[in-house]
Amino acid sequence: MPVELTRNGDAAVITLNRQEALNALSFEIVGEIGAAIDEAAATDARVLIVTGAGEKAFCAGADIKELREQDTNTMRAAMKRGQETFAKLDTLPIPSVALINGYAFGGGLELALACTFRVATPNAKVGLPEIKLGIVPGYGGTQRLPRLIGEGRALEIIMSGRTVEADEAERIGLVHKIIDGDGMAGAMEFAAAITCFSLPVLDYAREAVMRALDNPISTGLRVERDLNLLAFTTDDCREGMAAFEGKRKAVFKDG
Ligand code: CO8
Repeated sequence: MPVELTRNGDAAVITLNRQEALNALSFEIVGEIGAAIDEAAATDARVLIVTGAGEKAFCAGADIKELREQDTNTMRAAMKRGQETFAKLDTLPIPSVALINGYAFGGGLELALACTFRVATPNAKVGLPEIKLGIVPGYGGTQRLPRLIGEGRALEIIMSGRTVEADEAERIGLVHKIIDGDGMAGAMEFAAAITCFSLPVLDYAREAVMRALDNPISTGLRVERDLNLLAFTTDDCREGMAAFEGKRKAVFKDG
């Protein structure tokens, strides 16, 4: 199976497994990623980790050999499908972590950018090299990269098509952390520091931050108030405040 959905403790894990093509995204694989995200959403997993099989690549991007054969109409429809597939991660009720374990180029980096968080192994190399093929990123890269690292840096990376090494990616905020040692264990540890809190309240926090980037601040502040009031109605809020008062660790129940 080129896309595998497995379980590792609290985590649902999507693994792209097409190693002979460095886990490149055929249209079929994009469809399978969408199905795997939907399937993961229906489980009781507390986090989704997305990674690539093998030690060389997270994902080398869209399948260039397949792209070459397409006409404009097919490309238009495929881009829309790809964007909608990756956008499923925006509304997934659990956070997602891309474990970038090698090359993440083009659509591969765009998949990682759509995840809530990104961690990388030291051999990771990332970039949006589409310009070298005479196209621009089409699975969300032109929109998510500037939101993440700022317009100037995003323009330079997209318009030069250059490769960004792991240490630079961490320095500019493109990845949150470089994992030394076992990548999956590191990704799980990174996730555990977040998923120990209330899932619905984490979701409100993520939504508020995402809305900050799409709205004038007056609207964003309104959204923040509304979402915080929703958080305030949860049992987990009562538990968190009682635990503070009782000088004990809160036990959240995701409600
Ligand atoms: N598509 C198809 N096959 C690929 C891809 C790819 N993106 N990347 C690697 N492969 C294949 C190679 O062709 C090769 O296969 P074969 O052995 O049959 O020739 C195999 O994987 C191994 O690759 P290399 O021998 O090239 O491995 P290296 O370690 O020498 O190089 C690189 C690794 C640097 C990652 C190199 O393979 C490379 O540059 N790949 C292309 C990276 C790229 O340009 N990615 C962007 C693609 S475009 C894109 O993602 C657009 C997304 C939005 C479009 C929306 C359209 C609907």
